[in-house]
Amino acid sequence: MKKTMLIGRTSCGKTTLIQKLMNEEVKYKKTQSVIYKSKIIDTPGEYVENKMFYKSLLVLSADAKIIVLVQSAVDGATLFPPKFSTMFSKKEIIGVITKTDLENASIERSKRFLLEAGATEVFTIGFNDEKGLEEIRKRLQVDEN
Ligand SMILES: Nc1nc2c(ncn2[C@@H]2O[C@H](COP(=O)(O)OP(=O)(O)O)[C@@H](O)[C@H]2O)c(=O)[nH]1
Ligand SMILES: [Mg+2]
Repeated sequence: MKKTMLIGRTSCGKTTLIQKLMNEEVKYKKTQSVIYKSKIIDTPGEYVENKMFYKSLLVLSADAKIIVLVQSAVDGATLFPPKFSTMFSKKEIIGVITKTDLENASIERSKRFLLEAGATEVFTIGFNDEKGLEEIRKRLQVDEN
């Protein structure tokens, strides 16, 4: 798997996505600190919610090849500023839209946020969305070394 870092606001679904990618039992636990899981760096939502922490994101990203910007489909706003991606140089920046299963989900709106932030590709995931999960696994090369 390619070294991957996930960034997104609190509760947007980062940890759940990681649990799915790793075929772990999905259970809720608030991410209080940066968590390293073999090839994945899970970051606390606070790191993107407060510009003061942008520096920490930058330092952490040194280790990653791919940066995943995570946006919930039910979130009417985004914390990613336009061209957020330019903060990271020489990284692959992709977007993942979560919670597409929920009633008030808007994939279109979320996609716009992610593209404006500088994601070059956008994937989607929801509960019981095996197809979406498989596409993300492929992109991150989860099953390869
Ligand atoms: N309906 C739905 N709920 C989700 C999805 N992904 C995450 N959640 C829920 O959103 C909440 C926060 O998820 P979590 O992964 O902890 O968010 P994080 O703070 O970004 O790590 C939990 O209650 C999850 O069960 C999804 O695709 N669909
Ligand atoms: Mg978390």
